[in-house]
Amino acid sequence: MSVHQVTVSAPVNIAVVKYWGKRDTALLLPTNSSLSLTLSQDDLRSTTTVRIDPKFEADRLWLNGKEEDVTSNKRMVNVVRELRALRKSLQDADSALPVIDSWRMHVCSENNFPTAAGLASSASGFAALTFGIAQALDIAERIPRAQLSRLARLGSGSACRSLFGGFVAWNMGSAADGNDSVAEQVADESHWADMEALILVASDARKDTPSTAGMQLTVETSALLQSRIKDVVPKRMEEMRAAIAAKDYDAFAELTMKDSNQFHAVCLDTFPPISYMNDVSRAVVHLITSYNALFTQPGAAGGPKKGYRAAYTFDAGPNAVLYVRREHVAEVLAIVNAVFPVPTTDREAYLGRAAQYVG
Ligand code: 2P0
Repeated sequence: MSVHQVTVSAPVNIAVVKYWGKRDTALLLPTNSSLSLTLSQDDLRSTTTVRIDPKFEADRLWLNGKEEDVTSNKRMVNVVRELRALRKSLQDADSALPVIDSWRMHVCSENNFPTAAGLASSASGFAALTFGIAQALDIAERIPRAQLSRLARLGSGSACRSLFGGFVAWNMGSAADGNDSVAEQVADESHWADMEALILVASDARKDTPSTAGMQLTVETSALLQSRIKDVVPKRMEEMRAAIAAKDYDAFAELTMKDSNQFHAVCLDTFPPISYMNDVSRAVVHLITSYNALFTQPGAAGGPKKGYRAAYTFDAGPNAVLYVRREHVAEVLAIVNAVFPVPTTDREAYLGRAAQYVG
């Protein structure tokens, strides 16, 4: 046997019940469960090539074409250490697996979209990295996908959800070692086939407050977060699972928008406050709210309104993701492009592709 080399891609995921807060910062264990949709592999994705070679003298890592000091990237070190330990235990149990403990690896990873602009680059990045290294070590098909998601979580919490397609829950778990804090597929990508995601890029700049630092400040200072964790998310997870199972768009849309609103409220309740949305983001909320108001009617008592056409959600940045059913995509795009026309300068030309149809 000579070298092992693989290239894999992982798509981004965009949460509809948001992860924000860790109860264990070393193991990346969350303060609440979360639920997301993994977008199509054809659109926003990270691609990672891993080569494991007896001739290599050291582990090396290139991110978006630039070499990084692999030893200073603690999360990467943790993921690689765990994957190698797993390979060793499988190797010890199966003599058909060659001993490659001393082989070093080179890893190249790139995103086809702006890094750290609140478009879930760390989710797809660590998902691709974990899956790529697991493939190169020949262990990816020998262990349950949930276990791989646990390892991706050590790189970035939200990455555990990108190990699955479709609708994915990250169950927070209760074990101190994090063994049960893993992702699970709630429904596959064919379940709700007319659900589309539109990404509205308001800015491709790097965010001011990285998620990791921001969420810890929230855990330390926000009383609202405590109420969210205890009183809101457990019920919302159940309601979201039910909405997805029944393909109930009204319930899905209302829960998605409420959860985005509460996540950003919790950010503002942090001290000093964190503000990820900007004036363009707020204009998108206003536009979608006005648009939905043209069609919605009261629903059953205590239930969602009926007739939603679009649901917005914002992550740790100003860019909006709209979840829209296919029959309304053309209309929503036309409205968005009319209200936010294509700008003329070069830099904004990128933003001019504002409404991307990423299905
Ligand atoms: C989410 N976000 O559920 C939420 C919504 C941002 C807003 O997961 O520290 O990059 O690496 O675990 O996963 C962003 O947090 O943070 C995130 P770490 P991560 O998608």
